[in-house]
Amino acid sequence: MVSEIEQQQDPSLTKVDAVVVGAGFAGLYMLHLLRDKLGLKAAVFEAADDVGGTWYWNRYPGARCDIPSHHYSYSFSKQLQQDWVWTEKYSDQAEILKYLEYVAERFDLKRDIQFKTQVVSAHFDDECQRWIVANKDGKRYSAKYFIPAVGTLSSANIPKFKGHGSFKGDTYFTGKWPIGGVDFKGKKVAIIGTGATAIQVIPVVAEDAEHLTVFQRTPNYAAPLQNEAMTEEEDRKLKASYDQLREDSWNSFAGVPFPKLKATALADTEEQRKAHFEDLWQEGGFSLWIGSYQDILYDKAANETAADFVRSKIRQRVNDPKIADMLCPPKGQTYGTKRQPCETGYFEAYNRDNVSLVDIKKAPIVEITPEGLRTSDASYAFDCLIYATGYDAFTGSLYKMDIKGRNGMPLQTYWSYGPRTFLGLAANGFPNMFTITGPQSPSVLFNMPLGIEIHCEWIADCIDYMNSHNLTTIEPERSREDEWLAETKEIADATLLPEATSWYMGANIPGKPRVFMVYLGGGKHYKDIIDGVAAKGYAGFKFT
Ligand code: NA7
Repeated sequence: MVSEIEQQQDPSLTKVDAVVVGAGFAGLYMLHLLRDKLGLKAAVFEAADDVGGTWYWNRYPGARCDIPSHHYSYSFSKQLQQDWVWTEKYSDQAEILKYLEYVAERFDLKRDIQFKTQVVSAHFDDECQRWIVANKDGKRYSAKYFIPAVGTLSSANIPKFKGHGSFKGDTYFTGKWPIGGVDFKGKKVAIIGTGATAIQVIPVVAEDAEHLTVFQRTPNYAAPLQNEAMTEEEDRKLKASYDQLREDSWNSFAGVPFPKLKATALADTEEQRKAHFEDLWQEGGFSLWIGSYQDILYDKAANETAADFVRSKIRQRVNDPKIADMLCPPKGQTYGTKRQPCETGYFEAYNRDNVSLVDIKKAPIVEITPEGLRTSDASYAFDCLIYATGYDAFTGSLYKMDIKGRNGMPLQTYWSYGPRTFLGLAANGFPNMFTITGPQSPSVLFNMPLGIEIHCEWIADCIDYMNSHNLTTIEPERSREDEWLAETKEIADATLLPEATSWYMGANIPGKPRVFMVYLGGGKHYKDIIDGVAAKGYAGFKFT
């Protein structure tokens, strides 16, 4: 606990036990554990004016979760699970945000969260062995523990096109959508990007806009979400079996069970394969991607069977064969090595008269103009421009905070060849700093709320261990980072995923090192590893 004497030593610093940055799923649960389980004084800083994190900012039309609602929620409180009512199989942004607001109220979390507060630096002070965290408002905090809970997809990627900023119409970013929404009625709208986000936006904006022009660089293998309203009966059934449902999730690869998963696509006949794919296509969400055949993410021939299946579906749904050709990922572009977007009426949007598709791989965007944009072969004019161009994933938000470890080492410099961590939780030279669902953990390839719980509970237990053993700092041995780096790489290299130009690889950001940033060993295996490390007195970590 923070002592009165410490507090009085430097009155310009507010002393707390822990600083947590972010009030999304991760920050809220971390605060709950630190304050209500461990009895510590934690300060949470959040740039937005309310809780929600990613779900606060991403209010774009069509924003929705691709993991079923009953899974995409906290499991730590059985009563909370029973009390909250999800109204759709896959919740939309507004409902998830309401849920997080409800959680914050129910556990009385807001009183320890400072909203509209941006962290501008977090430096480890070698002398006092504490983190000094400075906020934009000039206030400074001294904390024993520094816990960035900033989300993996929260720093927008805005391409630096020539003429950027010259557009005279309205510009929107999906990751920072205006509260209250945007009325596109009677407007000519353009959207850059056809990733998971754009695929949610396009069919909704197409309904309203006078005209929507989609600028596509790479077509995507999207599969239907198959969302529907949650019936009371289904809600009751799911809630009655919540213990089993969670148990199955903890024991699964991705934090959501996919019980129809088979080992190899090539062992089935073509008819069997098609029937299996069709069944999972109808089931929706990530079923085809994660729940069909294991080897589609390992073996190119197996992968091609799934790719062919999705292409055939796109052709069935798009009326104009030329547009269908443009929307079909070409042979050689592997299926599912980039995150599979889930869609609702995406392909049908291109059957509308008011939607057009422009191939910017063939004719790239040359510049943004006051009227719209110019590609290498035409100019386009519109009233509104939407950037759905993705995120500087995993590291973007961490680097924005100017984090410096021992001897003033910037995190960005330490990770200049790509992130290096032990267990995806901590880095050598950055004592008492823990990343939640950060690089080299199962992170975005595991059901986020459950992955967050795994990390928050591990971190809370570690802090409890340190405090009860009177330890000042903890950080991993560098050699253990090397081993974890090698293990993460080896597991990823056995799959087809590192070949894709995906944000998993940092390949969407010019100049970013290309390394696979997710631990692909599966959630169950990962949890066993980190629990094993804790059980052995945090083997691989050193203490002072
Ligand atoms: P993604 O999946 O990174 O998609 C971004 C899209 O923007 C994608 O179509 C990109 O084309 C396109 N893009 C990015 N930069 C450019 C430039 N410079 N020129 C043209 N087009 C560009 O981000 P999302 O937001 O859709 O999804 C991210 C995750 O958020 C999602 O998986 C969920 O987990 C939530 P490219 O494919 O690079 O050719």
